[in-house]
Amino acid sequence: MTGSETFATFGIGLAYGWARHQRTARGLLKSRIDRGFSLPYGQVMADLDVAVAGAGFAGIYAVHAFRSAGLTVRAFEAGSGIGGTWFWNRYPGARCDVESKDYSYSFSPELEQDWSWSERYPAQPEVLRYLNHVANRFGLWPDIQLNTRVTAATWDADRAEWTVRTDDGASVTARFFVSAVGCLSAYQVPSLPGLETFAGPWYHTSRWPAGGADFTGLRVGLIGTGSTGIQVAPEIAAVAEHLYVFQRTANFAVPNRNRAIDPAWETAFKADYRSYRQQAQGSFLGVPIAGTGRPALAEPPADVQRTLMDRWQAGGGMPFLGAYTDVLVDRDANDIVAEFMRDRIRETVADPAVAELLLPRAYPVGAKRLCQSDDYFAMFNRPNVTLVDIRSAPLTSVSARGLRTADAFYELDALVFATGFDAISGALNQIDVRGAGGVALAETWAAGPRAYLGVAPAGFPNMFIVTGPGSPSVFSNMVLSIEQHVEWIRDCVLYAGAHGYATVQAKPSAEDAWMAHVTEVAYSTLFPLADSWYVGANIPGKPRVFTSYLGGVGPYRARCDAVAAAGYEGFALDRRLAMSSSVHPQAQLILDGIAAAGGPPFWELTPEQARAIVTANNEQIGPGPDVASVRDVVIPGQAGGIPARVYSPVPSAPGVVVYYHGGGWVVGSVDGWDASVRALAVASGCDVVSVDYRLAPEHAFPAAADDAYDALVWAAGELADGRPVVVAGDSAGGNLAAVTALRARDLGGPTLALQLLVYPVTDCDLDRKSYHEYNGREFLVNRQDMAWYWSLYVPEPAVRVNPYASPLRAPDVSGLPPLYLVTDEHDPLRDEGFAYADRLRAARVPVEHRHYGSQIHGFFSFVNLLDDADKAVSEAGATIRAVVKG
Ligand code: N01
Repeated sequence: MTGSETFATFGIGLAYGWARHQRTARGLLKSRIDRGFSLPYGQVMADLDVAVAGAGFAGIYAVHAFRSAGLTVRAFEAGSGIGGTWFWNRYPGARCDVESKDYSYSFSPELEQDWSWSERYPAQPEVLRYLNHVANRFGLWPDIQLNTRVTAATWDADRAEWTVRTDDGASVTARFFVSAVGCLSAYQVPSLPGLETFAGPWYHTSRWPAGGADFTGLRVGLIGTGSTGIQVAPEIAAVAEHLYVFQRTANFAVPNRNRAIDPAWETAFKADYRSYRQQAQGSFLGVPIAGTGRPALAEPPADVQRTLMDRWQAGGGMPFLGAYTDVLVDRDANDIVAEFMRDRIRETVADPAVAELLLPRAYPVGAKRLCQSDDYFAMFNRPNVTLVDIRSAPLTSVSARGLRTADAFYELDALVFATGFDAISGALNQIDVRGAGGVALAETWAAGPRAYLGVAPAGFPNMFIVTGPGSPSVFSNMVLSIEQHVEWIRDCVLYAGAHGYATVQAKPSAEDAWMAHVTEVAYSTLFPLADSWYVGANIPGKPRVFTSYLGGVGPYRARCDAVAAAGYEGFALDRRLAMSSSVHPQAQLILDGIAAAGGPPFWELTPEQARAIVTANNEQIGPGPDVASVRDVVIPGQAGGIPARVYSPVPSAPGVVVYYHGGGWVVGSVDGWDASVRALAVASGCDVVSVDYRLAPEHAFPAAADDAYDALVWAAGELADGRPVVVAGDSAGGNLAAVTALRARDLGGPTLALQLLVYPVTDCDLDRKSYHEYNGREFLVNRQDMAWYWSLYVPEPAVRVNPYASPLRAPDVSGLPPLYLVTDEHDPLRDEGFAYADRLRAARVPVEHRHYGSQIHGFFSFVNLLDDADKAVSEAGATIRAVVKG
């Protein structure tokens, strides 16, 4: 008999037959395709491929990059214009401290050539003009939605998509959610008692009024002397009657030496822009800087002073700090540079007492972001500027007329806060992001933000963060880093699509290892020594964690590329919504054969009649492979002897698999599953105990679960004798395997090396999407069958939520053995399998998941008949083999 004859006869001669034959399957599957958009691989459920939060440098480029790759994308931006940080931070004096030739997109050589910057360090209005030029030039406006703040993003495991909600009450679904909210977006105003009583206007530099603020003739108080405060102060001092600078920590600043771009220089530079960009990509900071390549401590002191002075005169923070290799890792070398800078302050500030107060001593230079200014220190020589030391006499309160410190009161007409940001995590934490299992990102990040490669937080499938925690981000030329991240994310999305994967998510172990590396690198430097926003020290109560990657932009890029080249190493890619939506022809022959046999549906039969059909059908599978020995045993169970069969593929197998057959807790048997269990024994190389647990309705819940657990205890003790033990099962047997793993954990029972769950029943909820998709009569199992099985196994509906019946409902799934999950597409149980994988992943249980996109429920048992069954059994077996060998 040929293979296809076997399929054709399968089911035909059955006593009753499985009548599931309203030919609706293809229509149903097609409707899923019809709902689709422009996805290149038939993943068709969501409104968008990618929803992006934010339209600053990152969001703007994300729209361009994803769209150019053929994906549907929309960026949601809270501001009334694009630009992100460059939209909001429009305070006077706002200027970039990375040179314009570097702080610009490199993705388009044409853009590079046709845009001309006017200054070495561009001022905020020019950067904003540039970004609007980019949006115009590439026609990005239709895919950017302004005045719309993303308020929530929720992962839907059943649909494998995100629901993104916005403050206008709307929501959109997207297969991928990309955060481009930026590292410095959530601004912070210190909680000062009485601020609401202040009679004059007060501003935060990061929410500067679009029409500007006029300080002419006013007494102004400025709180904050970081990069922003140092930029805004001279601008205010130039017009105010008096400026009081309230300084908590004195800061280092190097000169900008800003200047207009010389057109001849520009032409010459642009001729070689491409190779310059390449150097930037491989560089440490994303800006090619010529350092000496030597440690300062190994250099004659006079030479060091000369080098520092040359770089001081040239201006710019990166070349200055990058002069020597040891400045950011050796305190003695750092002190040389710090003292050099303090000398420059002493030289500049006329009043020695003021100069003394301005000398930064609290942290190593560079360990807080190095400020840049040409006029900040000289400003203190103006008669209308007073420096107030709030380190020794802190701010205490605000009243209608001004600011009070511990030892004085300052009458003020206006207040300016340049008090910084809840950096790195603040803006994302303002969005209610919920990943697998409904877990909140803010909760996951309670001990500090984290993400694999700084781009993908574990537990948040299909979510990426541009320049997230764990990436070089704020320690680099942000624009270059943004481009690298967006392109990497785009490529990952495309890879997933091209390979039929619907979900991509970082493995917790990969995230852990990456963040450990980030920490290790950080603590080999002086950076963690400063109380900076880098470590969250500026936000009361924020955990002190250093989350930026200091290994360098070039090495980081190489690492990201290597991860991609290895098929996205460290990521779990799952086949979810199949590339091919049709049933595999071999499986279809089985379905056709069953349909042709006719007969009433299962749920109209008695259990005995249904068992007879299953027994007859399974005989069509034929014999499984030979094994070295097969013996029937009776396991001593608490409710009596439990029959079981032990298959030994070789005389001394390295491990033991305890296997629970499927059949809805009602119709299966050890005999009926003989072929596939033999195949698993051979594939895994392990002894397999196939357990003949008590069936319902004669023995209702928890009889089967009790037998399953007793069998494990026996197998782990009597049989395994120290060898690793795995639990496994398909369908209802998958349920018993999952429950047995839970019970073993709860009761301190045998340690399990793995749980192999094949399209398992994990929950009593029959309203998941896949139940409604597969409620017709054309497949082996449908929603009504499942309702029937449940009614026999756990007759009392209220009891079905017991975690030992519905393991998905276990209050805690942490500490369970690693999961190897097999699911198939055409199966009412599909989505609860995915949900279980998602929950375990969220609890940091290692999960490996194989989804068979064209297969049907029950396929794993149809060895001999289906190529996919042989493949699935052999893949699962190989995993067991690897696990038991350690
Ligand atoms: O914020 P910051 P920023 N009472 O956190 C003080 C980028 N940037 O907006 O140091 C009193 O650095 C705080 O004091 P202390 C750049 O990456 C770039 O200036 O915590 N004072 C500090 O002086 C930069 O690093 C550019 O003791 C309080 C200041 O407020 C990042 O943005 C320009 C206080 C905050 O300094 C953030 O810079 C601007 C309180 N309760 C910004 N809370 C360029 O490209 C805070 N402070 C040039």
